[in-house]
Amino acid sequence: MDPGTKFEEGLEQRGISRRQFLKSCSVVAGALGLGPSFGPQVFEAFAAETRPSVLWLHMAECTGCTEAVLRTSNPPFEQIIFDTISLDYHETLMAAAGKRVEDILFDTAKEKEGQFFCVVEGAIPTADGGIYGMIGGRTMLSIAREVCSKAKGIIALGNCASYGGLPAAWPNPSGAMGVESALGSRISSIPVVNLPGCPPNPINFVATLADYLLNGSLPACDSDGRPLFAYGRTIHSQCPYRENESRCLEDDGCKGPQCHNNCPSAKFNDATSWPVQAGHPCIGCSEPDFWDTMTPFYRESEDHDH
Ligand code: FSX
Ligand code: F3S
Repeated sequence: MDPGTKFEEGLEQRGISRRQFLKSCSVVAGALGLGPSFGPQVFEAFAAETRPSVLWLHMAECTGCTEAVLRTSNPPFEQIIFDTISLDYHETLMAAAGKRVEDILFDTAKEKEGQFFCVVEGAIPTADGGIYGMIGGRTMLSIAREVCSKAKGIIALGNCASYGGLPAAWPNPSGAMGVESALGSRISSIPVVNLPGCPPNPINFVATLADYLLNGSLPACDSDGRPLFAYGRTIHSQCPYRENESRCLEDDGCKGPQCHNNCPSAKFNDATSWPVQAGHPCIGCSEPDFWDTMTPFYRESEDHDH
């Protein structure tokens, strides 16, 4: 059967119309900076037969990153996991648990060495041999070493996996680090894409995937490993309220001028809103070490009664 037809059957089974999905693909194309007219190409890329294998690891984190991605409706995440990628391991989504499932992880990594993508959520505790983060009797550090070193590409999803996030906040007793820092030379020949945010915006995950499916390579990144299509500009430079004195939150401690992400255009929850639109200062959640460098998150402004 033509892969496109099979994909469309999948859409139908999930009650998603072709038109609806195409509209989502235009949003993804827009996030990639290709322009909405590239929607049909993104559609074709998602519908193609080659379904890249994905092993998804959970480390030290709050699982907010998976929660965010599960709510992706541009396009709907269930369509992506069933018909675009082959999601071979994901602890939160799998019904099964225990030794047999752990075997699947390590066996798949071995069998598909150099052919799968590893998505990592959460920081990796490294102090004292990694004993502060254990899963099934093994350290997260040794699991990540074994699986990530066999991947063809790594996507560090969220600030924790990218740079350590909350688990790495001072005084960081567990020695938590982002994937690249924790694994160092073991993964130096493997491309790593950081998608920070706490949580990250799911559209940036889906757009990274679309970029790979369209071009066969992971997107161009800045010096902190973040895709330029999403993190190339500061929040402040795109903020619609920056010229509006009564709405600008800079005096309240907004970190928009220091923080890079596309929140003002991509927004969250089906593009409903984003922190500053909701009246909250940006806390800089997409920058390295943001808990240490961006706190205090709030500044009491002199002309407000609190
Ligand atoms: Fe960190 Fe993600 Fe913040 Fe939470 O998995 S980026 S604490 S939203 O969940 O890792
Ligand atoms: Fe994070 Fe700031 Fe966006 S706090 S969600 S980068 S507006």
